[in-house]
Amino acid sequence: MKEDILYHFDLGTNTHDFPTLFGDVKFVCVGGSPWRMKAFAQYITGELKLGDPKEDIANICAGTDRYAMYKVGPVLAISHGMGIPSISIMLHELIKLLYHSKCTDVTVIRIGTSGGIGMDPGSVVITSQSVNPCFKPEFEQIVLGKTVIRSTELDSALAQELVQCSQEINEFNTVIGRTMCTLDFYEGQARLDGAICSYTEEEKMQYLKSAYEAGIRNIEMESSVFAAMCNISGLRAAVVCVTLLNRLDGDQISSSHDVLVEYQQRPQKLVGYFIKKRLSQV
Ligand code: R2B
Ligand code: URA
Repeated sequence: MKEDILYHFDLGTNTHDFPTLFGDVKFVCVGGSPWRMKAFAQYITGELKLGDPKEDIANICAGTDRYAMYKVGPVLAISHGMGIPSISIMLHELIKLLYHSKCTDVTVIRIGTSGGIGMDPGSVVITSQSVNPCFKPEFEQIVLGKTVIRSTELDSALAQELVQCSQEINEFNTVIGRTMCTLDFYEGQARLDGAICSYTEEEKMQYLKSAYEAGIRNIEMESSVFAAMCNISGLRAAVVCVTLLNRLDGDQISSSHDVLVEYQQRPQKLVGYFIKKRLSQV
């Protein structure tokens, strides 16, 4: 291609000098909400002593409201919205951005929220393997009318390194476990409180308990395609999600705003510590 337009980032190879803008990126952190990713970028600014964390930071994708992107030294923070289609579009453009920028040795981490299974709220789950709602470590996509199945394994050495970081921080419970990725927040995650529900409470509990027995510790909505696309592209990747509730105790997220804000800072803190540690080893 003479020109590559990354439409949903509002960036293009003829209008932006990718190697100059992004060539030094070594860590990409992605998360659902644009506000949270801005807060993460500001937090990293303070942690890496690259400026005042309270100062405003420019959104590189200011020309579009699809995704928000912030760069702090070697760290790129990008929002991906909710669900597989939204993160998948972002990842296609991110992977091309890294390629055009000639980036090397990049680690990609999803920091997010999830519903825990048998976990105290506020626990952090580092994903060993993303599984589908039938508990299989597969991501299924229809390509040209045919079903293509892709692996959802994640880098186990990176997961271990992240758990080690959490032990060093020693502020919240962190485990490595399987993560179930669903297409929906309500029926897709066995909730009883959606607008539509086609099963009983007993059936719901049986399903969630069998998920726990299959090694699943949390449920979210992006990890499968994230793992599959990073795998295929040869990118080292991890998924670090805080659990906002224990789904064996209920469906509604009823903790106070302040408690939820603090929970959401936990993956940021863990990944911030990990990046600082990695950079100090260089
Ligand atoms: C976690 O939280 C969102 C749903 O509330 C979804 O993006 C996810 O994976
Ligand atoms: N995100 C999810 O996908 N599910 C939950 O229960 C909480 C956050």
